[in-house]
Amino acid sequence: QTIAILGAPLDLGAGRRGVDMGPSALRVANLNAKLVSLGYKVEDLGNVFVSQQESSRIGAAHARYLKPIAATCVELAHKVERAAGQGKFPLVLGGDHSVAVGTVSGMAQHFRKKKQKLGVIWLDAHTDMNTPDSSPSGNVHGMPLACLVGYGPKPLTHLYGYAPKVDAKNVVLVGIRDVDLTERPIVKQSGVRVFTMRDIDERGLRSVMEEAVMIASQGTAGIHISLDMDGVDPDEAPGVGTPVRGGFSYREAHLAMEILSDSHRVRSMEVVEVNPVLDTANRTALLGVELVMSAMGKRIL
Ligand code: DIR
Ligand code: MN
Ligand code: MN
Ligand code: MN
Repeated sequence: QTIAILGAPLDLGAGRRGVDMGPSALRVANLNAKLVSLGYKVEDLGNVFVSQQESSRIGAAHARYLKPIAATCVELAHKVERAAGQGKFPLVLGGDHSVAVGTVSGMAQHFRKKKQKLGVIWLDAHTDMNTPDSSPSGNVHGMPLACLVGYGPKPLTHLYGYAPKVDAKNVVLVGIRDVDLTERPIVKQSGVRVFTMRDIDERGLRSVMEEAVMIASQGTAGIHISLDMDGVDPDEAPGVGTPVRGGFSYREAHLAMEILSDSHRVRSMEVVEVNPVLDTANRTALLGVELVMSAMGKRIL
């Protein structure tokens, strides 16, 4: 199969600068050649356009840089949709997590044309379900999942003219340990399934991931993996803008990807929030590449 790589060097949705270098850091960590070594054909489609922060309008304080973020997501969605339509596996490199609005919208539209649905597994320390009204920061990277299940600013919820892009009953969050007080009612009301770090501690990652795959597969044609590198413990992934202690261990992160790969349900993936400015010697990007390899079928034996 062919993997279509798309960089989305977006830092307008994050509170700290530097995630725009994420796609470059992942490529420098040898992503493309490693995927080729797994037997894939790899087409790097380059980066989508992102307007420079210095020359962008912030706009409303409760959804900073909404307009330029939406413009990037539209371009990304169309490129993801086209790649999927050509039978390729879209792999998106972030950028802050706002890029998920583009990736997931593109995949959802691809399936919608065939009257099929998409499931989403979102690995993150955060639930990313703020709206402009609930968000304490005004940073759009704390809002993309809410947008995809239909809550939020219209330029993000209604890409392609309809909402929601995914049915909340096919959305699973894994690794959660930091949810804003004002965000909690939205998470609960939405109907998405949340597996917190406590669930992983109590049940074990294997049981949680198997249930996650079942939920995301129920009535869908495939699953999208949205991997926020801050889901991994900051000891392993220090190069992220909003680190939270107590995340996936190195082995848990790999096991999650291996179980997803075994499911044969994954149709697209994104790796987001790699911030080289905050990293040590590109560790977080190197780990991101390792995790992509596990998700794409790398095996120990
Ligand atoms: C916080 C942080 N909940 C916010 N969110 C992050 O700004 O809305 N998501 N960092 O990845
Ligand atoms: Mn996130
Ligand atoms: Mn996060
Ligand atoms: Mn984030």
